[in-house]
Amino acid sequence: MKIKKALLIVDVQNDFCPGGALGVPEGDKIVPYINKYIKIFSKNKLPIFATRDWHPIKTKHFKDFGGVWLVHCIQNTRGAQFYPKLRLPKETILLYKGIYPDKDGYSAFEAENENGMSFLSLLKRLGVEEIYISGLAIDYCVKFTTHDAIRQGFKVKLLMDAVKGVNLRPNDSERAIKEMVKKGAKKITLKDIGG
Ligand code: VGL
Ligand code: ZN
Repeated sequence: MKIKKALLIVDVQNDFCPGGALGVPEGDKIVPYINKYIKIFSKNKLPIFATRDWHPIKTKHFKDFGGVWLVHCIQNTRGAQFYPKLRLPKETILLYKGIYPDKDGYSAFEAENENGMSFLSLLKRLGVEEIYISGLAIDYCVKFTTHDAIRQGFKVKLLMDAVKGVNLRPNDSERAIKEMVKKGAKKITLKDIGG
């Protein structure tokens, strides 16, 4: 039996793209690839999830309140909007993360939809068994999401042409990829799925 797949797009937002508050170098370069994955998943009628980092003004995530990050992705601001070249179909399931002032909320498994339903409960309701993970940043939200997905029993494909890292320390991305693969994530590119 074929196992049911879903596509996850993590935090492809203005503030994580070049010119944004926490711009990931070349973060915008993955967008054309993500758009191709979207087409494949749409054509096959498979679910597509997209998270947005969606912070309140005051959160322990930010430097001013004890965290490590400059202010970014404040709810309902331009920086928190999806990067304009990202082509999300209307059936995309939208998730909000980092919404609680006392948590970083790096993982998509800490995200919820507009009705407060968790990513996990939505995946279960749809019968998803394998998650194809793309987005920003590979050394933070993608990494935490992948670890949680594996812990929860999902298979994970890491879309190597559709992820990029912040690299606060050099090689953070490389290290993150190694960790994810060690835990069981499989690296693939568009070519592997005929794209
Ligand atoms: C992220 C840093 C701060 C991410 C979110 O989406 O990877 N990184 N907030
Ligand atoms: Zn954040």
